[in-house]
Amino acid sequence: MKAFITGITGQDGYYLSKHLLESGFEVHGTIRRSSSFNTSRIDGLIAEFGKSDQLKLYYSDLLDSSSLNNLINNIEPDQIYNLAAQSHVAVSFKNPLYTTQTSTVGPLTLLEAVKNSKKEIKYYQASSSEMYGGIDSSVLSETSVFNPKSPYAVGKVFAHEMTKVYRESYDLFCVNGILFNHESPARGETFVTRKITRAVGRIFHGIQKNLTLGNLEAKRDWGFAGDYVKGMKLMLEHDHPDDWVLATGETHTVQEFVEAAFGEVGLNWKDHVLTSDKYHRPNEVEHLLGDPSKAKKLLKWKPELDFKGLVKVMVESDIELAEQESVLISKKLMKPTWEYPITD
Ligand code: NAP
Ligand code: G4F
Repeated sequence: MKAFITGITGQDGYYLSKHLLESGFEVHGTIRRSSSFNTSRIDGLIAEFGKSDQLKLYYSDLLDSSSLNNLINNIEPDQIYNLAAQSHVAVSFKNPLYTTQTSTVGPLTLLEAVKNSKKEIKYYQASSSEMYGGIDSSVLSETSVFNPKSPYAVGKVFAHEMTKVYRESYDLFCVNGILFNHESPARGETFVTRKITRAVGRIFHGIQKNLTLGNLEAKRDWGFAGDYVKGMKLMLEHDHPDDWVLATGETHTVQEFVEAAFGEVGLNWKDHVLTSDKYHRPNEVEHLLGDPSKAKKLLKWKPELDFKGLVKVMVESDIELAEQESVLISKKLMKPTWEYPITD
């Protein structure tokens, strides 16, 4: 089996490609040309699977339709996972055109390639719980109404609906995975959970003092990315294409995550956490809680790691990382920074 993955260098790209490679898949992934290396998450996989060509990487971009078409024509994958996106909601308010261009033109290019291919290709679209807008405390399922509140979410609704249009119009195996927030030690450092656990690790080792956050009241249904990518594969293995919610069915405030993370190392979060309007969004998604019963029943999928377990794994990993940083700082190979200069 051959899988083609956009966004392979991201959090989910890492966990999904690892899962597929270990299941015997040949994995083809797109990376972006950048002036510095951007493959750190998958370097271990490149070392393990690159030599035998079980893992192959290509330069491309969601806005470069011709390279995506050429790659799909040449590779002839059995499956496409479209994970690539400008995935930061706050940044989408600052870069709305870029964010929505990538999340509309990119998926449409891929869906056209699937439609025009002589081979039957199964397509996975990374849809998001952000599409719901979180306007009240209801439990959200595949049939809940969308109320997008950011340029990011509007772009995701477009891709979601277009995936359905291609599925229904051309009888293609195109699925939407409506994933609620999922995190891990490989989570980008500007998403709130990782921003918190990075700070906890650094504060614990005395190389950071404070952590400044925005809205502590927002609620999210947080799961573990390693569990969620397994659901993506199951969706493409199901007997028919559909839309699927993956979530834990539990929601927590940002403050609860903060308390749990500082609690892991015996610190009182109130001694370190500040808040600033700088991290508030023009429009906030206040409450997200998903109902994964359809995926549980029909895909036999279930999240393995719970909230406490997730916080623990992330804090432990970031304590180790901060320990390495503190050694570099003590040898004057790295300078201490009290807070990262660019965060969101
Ligand atoms: P991520 O860590 O931010 O990774 C995004 C990936 O997309 C990276 O590989 C990035 O490349 C790539 N990318 C960004 N812009 C691109 C472009 N113009 N062309 C090609 N590649 C581009 O995101 P993630 O957490 O793994 O999420 C994966 C997907 O699921 C995203 O579409 C996200 O919107 C969606 N999603 C995520 C969650 C969640 O909680 N994690 C929930 C629901 C949906 P670089 O490494 O070069 O930046
Ligand atoms: O961690 P976040 O930035 O994730 P957000 O906005 O929920 O989006 C993530 O999950 C979506 C699925 O629902 C994905 F589609 C999307 O790609 C991304 O992976 O923020 C979570 C909450 C927000 O309410 C935010 O306002 O945390 C709040 N928050 C409070 N202080 C903060 C901060 N968020 C960030 N990033 N940084 C802060 O300092």
